[in-house]
Amino acid sequence: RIFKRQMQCRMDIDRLNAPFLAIYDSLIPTEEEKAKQKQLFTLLERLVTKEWPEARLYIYGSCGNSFGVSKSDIDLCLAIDEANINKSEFLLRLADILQSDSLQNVQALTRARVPIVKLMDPVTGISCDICINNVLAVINTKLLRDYAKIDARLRQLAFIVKHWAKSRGVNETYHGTLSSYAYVLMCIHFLQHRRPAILPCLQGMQTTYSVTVENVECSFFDQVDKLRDFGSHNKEPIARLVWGFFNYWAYSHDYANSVISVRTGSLISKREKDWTRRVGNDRHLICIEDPFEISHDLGRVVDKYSIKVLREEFERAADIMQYDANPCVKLFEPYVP
Ligand code: 3AT
Ligand code: MG
Repeated sequence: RIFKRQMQCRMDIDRLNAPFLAIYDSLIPTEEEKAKQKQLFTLLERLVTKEWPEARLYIYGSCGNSFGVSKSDIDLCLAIDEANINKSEFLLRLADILQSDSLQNVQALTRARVPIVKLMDPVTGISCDICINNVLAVINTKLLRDYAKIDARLRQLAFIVKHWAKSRGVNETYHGTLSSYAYVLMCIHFLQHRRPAILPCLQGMQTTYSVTVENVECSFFDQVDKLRDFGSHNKEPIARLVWGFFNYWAYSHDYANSVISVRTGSLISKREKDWTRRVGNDRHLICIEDPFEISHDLGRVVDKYSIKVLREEFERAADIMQYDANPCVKLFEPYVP
């Protein structure tokens, strides 16, 4: 009888595949939008290299890692090899140069935690942030993009999780909840752990790509075209993965002792990382290891209030997936305080 009930549950959840995929389709940027992003990037690249021929402009974040929903801002990193540049002066100069072209609302935010130039392109309507020498973010962008090429279900799951997090107000690091980057790592980790696994651990495989940035060696297997069949032994469709993801973070994850680590493809212990107590502002109430800056816990922004909010949201989502008649609507209902 239990087996029959399990089969019934599975069929019930499988009716949600089509609506989840429809939500995913509605979130992906159109080719037209991607062409406009490319157009703006090309313009900026031309302006920058005219002034600093040795500089390079890179896309990072959601427009580069393939986890960007429609209407995302573009995150750009200007890499310039001048050891002693004064970032503030440099950004003011950059803002000046861009301002005098056709761009609008160019602003240098030199006092921000990550100093940037912000701008809006009136032709395409796209906004864009440019930072300086944040090369590790360019590399982690490549890692995420490479993971996304292995199995289509990663992108589907991450889009749905990001959409849920934005709707529910739990994608705001300045309010103590998690960044989009952290949510994507949670999705990768989750798919590395399905049985059979849907994703491999690229950093645990033979190195085919390696760079050293800010004394951090970043190496992993990046010939992902060879891994297209990796997840094919696991046939779980999207609805079951969404259900499993929320269930894991609501009821299975060991918040007191475990760190999720995409780098090792496994869970590691908080003790091993010495993340058992609060040091300065770093609390470790939900632990997500950065794949390259391994002393960084992406959960460090979470405090004793926001951890409660987060966990209640995971439980709400898991319960909706389990019991609600219409999860594809209820899951994304905006949070009203
Ligand atoms: P949105 O679609 O804009 O919400 P995103 O993928 O652009 O998502 P974020 O805005 O969270 O993600 O961050 C932009 C990029 O900056 C993503 C990642 O390459 C890098 N990044 C963000 N947070 C960290 C961090 N704590 N450590 C290292 N890199 C980070
Ligand atoms: Mg972004």
